[in-house]
Amino acid sequence: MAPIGPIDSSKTPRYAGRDGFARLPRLDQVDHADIVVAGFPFDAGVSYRSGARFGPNAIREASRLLRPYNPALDVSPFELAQVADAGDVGVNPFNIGEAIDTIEEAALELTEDDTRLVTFGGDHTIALPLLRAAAKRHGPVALLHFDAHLDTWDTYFGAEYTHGTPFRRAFEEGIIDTEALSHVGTRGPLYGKKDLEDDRRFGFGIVTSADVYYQGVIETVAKLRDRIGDRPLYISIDIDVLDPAHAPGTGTPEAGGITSREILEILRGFRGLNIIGADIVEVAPAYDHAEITSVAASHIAYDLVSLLADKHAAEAGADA
Ligand SMILES: [Mn+2]
Repeated sequence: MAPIGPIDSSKTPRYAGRDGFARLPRLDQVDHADIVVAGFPFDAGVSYRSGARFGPNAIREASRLLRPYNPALDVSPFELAQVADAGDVGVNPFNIGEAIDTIEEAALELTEDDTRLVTFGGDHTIALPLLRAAAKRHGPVALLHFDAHLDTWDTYFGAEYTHGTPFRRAFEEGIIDTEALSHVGTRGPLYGKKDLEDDRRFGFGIVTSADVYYQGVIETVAKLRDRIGDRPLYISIDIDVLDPAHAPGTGTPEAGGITSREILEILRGFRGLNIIGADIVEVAPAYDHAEITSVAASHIAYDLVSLLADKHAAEAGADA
């Protein structure tokens, strides 16, 4: 049976109706899904401006403008795989520990039958339970972390589980593959040099925002691919990796970021890699203007789904 695709925008205008991501069907409207998107509207882990709990629906709203053919990758992702929107998972806004458990359980449920999951945050705290679920399915995973910040700090105000600490916790829990961890796009002031020393000790390599500028997209992709190889790969994208000019709608902006064109081109360079899941976090629409940030996030999600659908089709073809 052919996958159920998006609503036809020549019949129902893009701005009408209540639709899932990219106007795709809801998960309960399809028999099975190869790829699901889901929202985790949780932002009780932020250290500065809150509001990422409204991220998932802002990304969906912006995604109405996506079209079914991706010329950059020459794929029609919604024909290659059944993609569906699982909606948002309600998580406790007052109890971070319970929220983390809920997210891990939901991620495990959504990835039954080898379904690939792309999640919308929410703040970056959610990456920890998503990585826990990924590691339960695949073992310790390679991690590509796009962010202005390292997010390997230890605690804030004594709190261990925040949006600035998920990757230190993931290292401590042994759920990420320390041979293949990379930050991309980091920049801005730190608390001290020790931040970088700790980060290196956990196994992270760093391609800073300036590195992307000086070496360009092609060399950046080649280096990262080399480090990742054929390992199961999780991609975590904090939208603040983009310059505030490209993503003003986020909680902790830093000047000097990469552009939306650069991140899309870097992601497209990962075609064929064994991507097993991804998240896009920290979209806070209250600080957004003219949907700049949520449009960027929706296009990033589209390219991630395209890569997953391309891989799905290649594997289905190999099995046939
Ligand atoms: Mn982050």
